[in-house]
Amino acid sequence: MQLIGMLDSPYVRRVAISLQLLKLPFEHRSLSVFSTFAEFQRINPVVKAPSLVCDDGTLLMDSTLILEYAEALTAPANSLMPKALGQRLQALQIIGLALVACEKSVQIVYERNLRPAEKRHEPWLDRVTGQLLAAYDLLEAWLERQPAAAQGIPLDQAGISLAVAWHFTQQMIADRVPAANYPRLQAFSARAEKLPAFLAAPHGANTYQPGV
Ligand SMILES: N[C@@H](CCC(=O)N[C@@H](CS)C(=O)NCC(=O)O)C(=O)O
Repeated sequence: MQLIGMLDSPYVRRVAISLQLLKLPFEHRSLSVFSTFAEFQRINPVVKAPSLVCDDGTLLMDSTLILEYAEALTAPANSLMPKALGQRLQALQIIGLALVACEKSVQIVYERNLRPAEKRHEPWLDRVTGQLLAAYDLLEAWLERQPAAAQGIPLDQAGISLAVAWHFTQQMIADRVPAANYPRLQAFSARAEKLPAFLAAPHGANTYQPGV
């Protein structure tokens, strides 16, 4: 399997971390959807990161769909999703909020980095920031209500997605989401970033290195 996309994408990173924890070996190609657009396009004509080239050549995209396939590949031996319905429902809720946090953070990054300053639309940025803060407010409140989850090692998919989303936001747009306002998320992320699967797939341009 080949995972295509840079680890500065929270979507690519959640897949890279999850594949390791599911014990599914993969090769990583750190291609950018921007600076290496043409090369990416030769692998995936619609240029979305992450893309997964499966062993039979099938191309998958969208982190959640890739993870659904990864879970099916490794079942029943390994899973990052709780089996009990109540816990699963909660995990899905948290993953949904984490994915909104990723999406809104990415929208702000694109607005800042891709759009010329004179065309930037502040009301749109404010709207997206409000949605982003609402997602993190709910996630912080969830960690407060769930002290066991806040300690959450080993991580399930909810914990991975939450930790990756927070780290991405802090790396890219910390001015919009002051860490001091979210002490539980900050502590949760700091613990997660020390785990081997996170260290082997650090945010940024590096290629995933197994066993780091
Ligand atoms: N819902 C998708 C979102 C993926 C996504 O938006 N990836 C960005 C990189 S962070 C991308 O491919 N951007 C290029 C584009 O959309 O043209 C997922 O979970 O994988």
